[in-house]
Amino acid sequence: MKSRSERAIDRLNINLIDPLDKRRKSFFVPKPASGRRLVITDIHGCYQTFVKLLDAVDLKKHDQLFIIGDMIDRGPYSYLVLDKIWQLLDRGYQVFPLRGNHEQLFLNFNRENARKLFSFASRQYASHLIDSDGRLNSDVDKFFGNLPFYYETDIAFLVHAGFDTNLKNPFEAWKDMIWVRSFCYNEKRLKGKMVIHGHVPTNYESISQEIEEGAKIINLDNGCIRSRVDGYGKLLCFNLDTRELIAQKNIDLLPI
Ligand SMILES: [Mn+2]
Repeated sequence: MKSRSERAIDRLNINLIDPLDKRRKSFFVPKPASGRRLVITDIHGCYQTFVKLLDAVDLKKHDQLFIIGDMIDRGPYSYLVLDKIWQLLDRGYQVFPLRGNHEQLFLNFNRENARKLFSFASRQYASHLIDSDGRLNSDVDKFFGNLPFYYETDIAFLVHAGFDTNLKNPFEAWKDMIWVRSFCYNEKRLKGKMVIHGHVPTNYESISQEIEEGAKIINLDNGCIRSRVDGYGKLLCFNLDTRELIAQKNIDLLPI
């Protein structure tokens, strides 16, 4: 029998099959017939905050939920965050997770050496993702390996970090999509669409200002794990169509 994560990967791949071209995985996600399009980023192991935000949003099966990378590390409950995402996919929710640099680092270290993997995982409060044989949990490994680097919709690109818009084809530069820390908007290369990303913790006021001003590039990472810094420490959910922002303050990290 397949595990929950394997069923989640199956669902993910079904969601990604372009009905017009069954040979390739399409990164284009059509607008849902009804329901909202919601985006969350940089959950970073903050499971309770994530669940509370989903409750506040009242996620329904006809909604699309994009989770745009760095689901794990730093916060205490990396595995629970992943398991929640698998559970949602398995129950038929339309979840579209993306790969962030933290998911990629785990894949890389797991292929390099066990000592590096373990020391990285420990530093990230995620050693529970490592099995007793010293390897990354195989469900987690398979899931990360199946994550795309970006999605495209009719109005926006969703990506963990951004795009190198100096390149002729920014959509093939995988590393930039998870590591870039700033980039310029390019109308032609980005087809006039918005770019929604995370990766660099940003002050809440700057984020809401970008949204209000109709900026083409919107960073949704409010540094959920920086729960003790003014202007930071919220997990955000952005509605792609109404541009509404719902914020949940971090409840995973106890005050000292
Ligand atoms: Mn990141």
